[in-house]
Amino acid sequence: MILVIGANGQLGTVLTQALRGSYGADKVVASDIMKRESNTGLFEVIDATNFKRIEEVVKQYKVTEIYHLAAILSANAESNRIRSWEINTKTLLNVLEVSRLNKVEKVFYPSSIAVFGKNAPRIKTPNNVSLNPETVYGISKVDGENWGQYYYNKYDLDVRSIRYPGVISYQSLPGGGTTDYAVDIYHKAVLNEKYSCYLTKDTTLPMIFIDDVIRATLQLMEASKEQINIRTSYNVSGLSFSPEEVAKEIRKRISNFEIEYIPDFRQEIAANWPVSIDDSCAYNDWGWQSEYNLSDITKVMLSKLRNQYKTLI
Ligand code: VAH
Repeated sequence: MILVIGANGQLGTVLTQALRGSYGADKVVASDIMKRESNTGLFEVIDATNFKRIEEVVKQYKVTEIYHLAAILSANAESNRIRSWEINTKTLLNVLEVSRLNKVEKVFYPSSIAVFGKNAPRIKTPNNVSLNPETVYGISKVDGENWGQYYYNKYDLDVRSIRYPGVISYQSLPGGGTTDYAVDIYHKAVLNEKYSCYLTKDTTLPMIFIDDVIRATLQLMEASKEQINIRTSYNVSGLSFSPEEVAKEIRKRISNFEIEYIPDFRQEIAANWPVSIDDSCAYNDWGWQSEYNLSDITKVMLSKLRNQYKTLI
């Protein structure tokens, strides 16, 4: 039985559906801090800062695999650092301890390219490089990677992790990340509204489309234990682009789309992140390869969001 913690987030929304599609709806229990009307199937309310509540659900459903997706993302974490640190670190430690004590076989932990700082080369950032992040979120993700490796080395708990780039998806609005612009811009485009971008036009960041995210995650979790040579976290890359490049791609389909650039505090966060990622370790160890380019992503995003807004109007 699989437990998804943080199932109502940008990743969790889609990953829960994908896991149910792959393994059966009766094999996946979703959870989040509160239940939404949209939550269907097996669902439990879990505040992941509560060790006993996680353990109660793990025992009740005889959980063998946990996907721990609950976290406060980079931009929001800067405005509430102590609470964000607690949520991002305490929840993972709870999951690792519950897993150790209750014979959970596998744990998935999402890390982020936010773990990289000024010590890392910004072009084709390698997997194994000194990590000195400059955000609360990035520091908490480095902490999480090391805890995952600790529980593997000390207790043989099969913790696996991916450093996601900025995730682009149409199924839900992202919440509080620095890369959220890459989702918001498509919403504005289909609503025929001008987009005000909080990054400068040439700020190139690593991004990944949600379909690539799901495929990478399932591919990693289904790989044999022997294939996993990195127990902190794997770099995974989709593509890299700047706000100006995605605006240009949108204009190929919506010719009158307008954008303005009004950088805010998120520009400083983005300026310390990689421009592009070397994901050769993921390719060599478990066969990862991205499949979506900017043209594909733009086509799908505009089409899906047009349909969504049509049903709302
Ligand atoms: C954020 N979307 O912007 C997340 C992600 C690489 C960025 O971790 O905080």
